[in-house]
Amino acid sequence: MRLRTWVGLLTVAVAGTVAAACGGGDDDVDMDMDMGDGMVAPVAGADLTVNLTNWAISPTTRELQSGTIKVAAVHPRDHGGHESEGGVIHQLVIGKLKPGAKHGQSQFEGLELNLTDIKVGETKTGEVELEPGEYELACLLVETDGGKTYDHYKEGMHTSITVK
Ligand SMILES: [Cu+2]
Repeated sequence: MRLRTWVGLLTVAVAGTVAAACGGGDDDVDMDMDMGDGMVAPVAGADLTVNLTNWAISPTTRELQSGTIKVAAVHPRDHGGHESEGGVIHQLVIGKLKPGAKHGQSQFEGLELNLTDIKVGETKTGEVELEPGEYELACLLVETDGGKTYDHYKEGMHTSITVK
């Protein structure tokens, strides 16, 4: 029961508040509930929810209708390894792919949305107007953590979606 409440909170909350309230020490309920890899809980009210983890970008859907799209970028607490393993913050960029380009090649025609500085446990939202085409979702952060440098993009934080 309790877990369910927390899931609800997590899902609905535009997370700043929740994250702040929980701080570092949630002794009570483990917010690190393992939802399993690739399972993304959509954020209420968002047309596109994107989970940002080490090192993957997992959208709730890979096909969207063109027009105004409400985007929620979630950096869940439950993907482990935040100490000296990189991934302290993530970013979500939506860029239109150049014709014929694939994601992971940095072949953007233009950047449509950029949600930055998304800390562990946070959700950031934004709206973007997308015309039909192929788009890349990416995190372009290069981060130094524990003396090591992590290029999130090279680590695998890119994927694609289609707007119809
Ligand atoms: Cu990242």
